[in-house]
Amino acid sequence: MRIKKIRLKRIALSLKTPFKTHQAEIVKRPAIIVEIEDAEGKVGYGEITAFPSPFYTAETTDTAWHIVVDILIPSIEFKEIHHPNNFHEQASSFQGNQMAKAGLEGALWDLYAKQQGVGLARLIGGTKEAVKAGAVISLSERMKEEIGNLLSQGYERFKLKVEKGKEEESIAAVRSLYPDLPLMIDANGMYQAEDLTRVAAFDEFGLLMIEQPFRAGDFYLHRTLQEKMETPICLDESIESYEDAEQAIELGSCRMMNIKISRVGGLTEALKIHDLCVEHHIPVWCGGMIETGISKAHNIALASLPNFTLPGDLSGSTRYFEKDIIKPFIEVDRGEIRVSDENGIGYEIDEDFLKQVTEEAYEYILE
Ligand code: OSB
Ligand code: MG
Repeated sequence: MRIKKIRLKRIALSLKTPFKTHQAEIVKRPAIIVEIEDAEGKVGYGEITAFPSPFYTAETTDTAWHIVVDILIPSIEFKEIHHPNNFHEQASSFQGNQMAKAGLEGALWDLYAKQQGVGLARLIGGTKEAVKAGAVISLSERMKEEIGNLLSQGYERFKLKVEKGKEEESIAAVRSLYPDLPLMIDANGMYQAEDLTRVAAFDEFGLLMIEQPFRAGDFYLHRTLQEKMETPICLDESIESYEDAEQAIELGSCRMMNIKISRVGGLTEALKIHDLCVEHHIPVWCGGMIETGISKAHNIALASLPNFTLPGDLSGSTRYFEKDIIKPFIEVDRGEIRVSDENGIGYEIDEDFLKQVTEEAYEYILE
């Protein structure tokens, strides 16, 4: 791919309103933007979506920076990379650190698509012209107002973050206003074995699915609950690799899957998981990470594949932030986001704004 330079930019964007879950309250969103430049000056963009604290996965912004700068960049043979898959293969000799790997691989995918003169969505087999938008509602006093507002923008699916002991109350509050709303909850692993019977009773709410009721790694409890429950279980944190997806399907631990590029270590792995789910008739959707337009653009490309049959956590540029680092902004129009037909991820970078929000930069030049 004739890679010449790799740049990392540590940025931070302020949220319009805090995003609150039972695990964390996010007020400011730091991220690492990855830029990979080739011999002709073409640049591919990726994003490392790890959070400052390891509340969701074990990585943090700092560990990801360390892994990329001190481990991946010095040990990867960039001259041997002819396709992003080659990076994926080389990086697999290091354990874990999916988000660090996914950010680098994302920049390579964007660059590769630009070198080929095609859009990333088409390159990976995406067929849709537009993807359906879905909203995530964090813990808030203004939940009903927020849903009303997002409904008027056409969002088609609503995912509530819930608090243990208060979930019936929140779901019932939404159901009383919107009996038929496509609604789901995300438990982010907060339940334990003792909660099984109570959670199984959530069947009465007619939820689209329940996301990650138990902790990652516990395929057994998820299977036990799925056997007792009509509502499909969807796994998020549990799926960090193709092999995790295989186990979950084989054991019957879920009937749906959330695919996040960053959580599974990049687009190559995400595509493998997608294909496995097609084979096993498991519907998938694309999860979000409260990310900038760069990561959102990668998500849109992924969600344009045919088996992404459910609306994901796909929102517009201004859902969480006043301003995005891409141009034009990602817009939700009548509940849909258009898949760009420009080359690569299909968006330009707002260099001035990116500069304004950059707190630290690093550059590596290959000989
Ligand atoms: O569990 O899906 C999750 C955000 C940060 C960390 C974990 C999760 C989330 C979301 C997606 O719910 C929020 C979004 O990007 O809209
Ligand atoms: Mg989740």
